[in-house]
Amino acid sequence: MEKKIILSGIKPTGIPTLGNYIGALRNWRQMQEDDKYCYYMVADLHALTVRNDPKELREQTRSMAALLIACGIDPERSPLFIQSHVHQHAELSWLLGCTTYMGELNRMTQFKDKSQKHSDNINAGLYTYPVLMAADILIYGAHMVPVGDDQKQHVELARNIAIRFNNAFGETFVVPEPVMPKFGARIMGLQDPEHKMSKTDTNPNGYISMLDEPAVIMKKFKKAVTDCEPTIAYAEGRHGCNNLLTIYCACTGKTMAEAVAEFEGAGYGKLKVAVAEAVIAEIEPIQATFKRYMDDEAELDRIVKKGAQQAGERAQLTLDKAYRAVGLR
Ligand code: ATP
Ligand code: LTN
Repeated sequence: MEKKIILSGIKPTGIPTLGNYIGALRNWRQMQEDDKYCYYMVADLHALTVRNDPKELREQTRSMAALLIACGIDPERSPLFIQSHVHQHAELSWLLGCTTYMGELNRMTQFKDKSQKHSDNINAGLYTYPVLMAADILIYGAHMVPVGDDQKQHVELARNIAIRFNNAFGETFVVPEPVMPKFGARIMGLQDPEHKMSKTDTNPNGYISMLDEPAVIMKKFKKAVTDCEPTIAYAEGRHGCNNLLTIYCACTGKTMAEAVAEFEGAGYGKLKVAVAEAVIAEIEPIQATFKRYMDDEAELDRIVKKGAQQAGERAQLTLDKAYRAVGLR
């Protein structure tokens, strides 16, 4: 049986949040099954689209790799690598850029959001970011791309680029599909539940970092913004309450109906403590493994080097095929 190929990435722009974990990383771990072959990467080239400090980028890239292993990525089974170590991504990105319309890039909501947030640095890389992401995906022939809701649009663009390229130059790329979790494809900020939780939020109370101490997690949930309604329910417009219930379901495996029934007649105090406890139970073991890998620099280097070699071999095959298809060879 032919294995399905999986590819996904995360930017090393900070410590991952509970949103990254529930929306993407947990799915990454769960997709490592016998009928699939998974490539996972730290998207350091994508991190350059916002202003960066070189020393910080180096450290964050390293800790992101350690955290991915701590979250359950098994590097013996799934190549784990740093995007810039596989030079073929940037090369394919050029070919794909010539197959992408500016009109398509103009529609990307992440570009609009990030240009607003970083209005002093609207660089061309931020604009062509989704083309590089398409190259990341198409270069491995990925069938499925596990991402949170905010990246769905980018995976759909990768699909369109693959289809257009195949139509113009012959069957070259696999057409990928986004895969999102049932619960928590979009975890919202704890202080502003109308916007997604983000690791680059300027208010640390807005997100749960995967490395927050249990006491800090409890405190942040207790401070979470909710509403003045007397009951706990999953309902239109109740962003804060919906978010807490979603996190609760994602971490306990309960259905929404079960969760709502459990908190019938209870107040926010009880819900917040229960959510915090469920999150702590999920995150604590990850923190312990993270520390172990951060303390073993040589082992981490060995893992990402091997990952880049395995990924590079596969990437080169697709790049050769694409070069030949357009007439460069
Ligand atoms: P930044 O704040 O630097 O833009 P980010 O927190 O949005 O970063 P990314 O590196 O862009 O994180 O995302 C990694 C993965 O996590 C992606 O698949 C993305 O869809 C998912 N993700 C990010 N934020 C959330 C969220 N709040 N809820 C669910 N999934 C999320
Ligand atoms: N753009 C993604 C990170 C990312 C990615 C990818 C995700 C870069 N390359 C390829 C899936 C597949 C983000 O901002 N979260």
